[in-house]
Amino acid sequence: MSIKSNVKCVLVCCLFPMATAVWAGDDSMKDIDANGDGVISKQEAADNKKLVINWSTIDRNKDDKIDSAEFSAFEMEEMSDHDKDAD
Ligand SMILES: [Ca+2]
Ligand SMILES: [Ca+2]
Repeated sequence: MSIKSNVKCVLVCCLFPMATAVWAGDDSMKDIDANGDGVISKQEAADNKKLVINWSTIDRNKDDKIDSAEFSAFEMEEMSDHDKDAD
């Protein structure tokens, strides 16, 4: 039994929902994916400034679509950016 790892778990468990809540203030993939085919096309992203600006970064395989893996990778980067700004 390690107290350290318990503390780490508590921190992760508390902080992750908070970070998710920060992103939830923006559009979720479900909201952006207007035709519900599971990927975001450039047309669907057009209304979302953040996606337009970061498109080339988010679309890692350059197929001009953002799939859920690419979207959540971007979410994670957003979260760590928020973290950096916070302290
Ligand atoms: Ca779509
Ligand atoms: Ca892609």
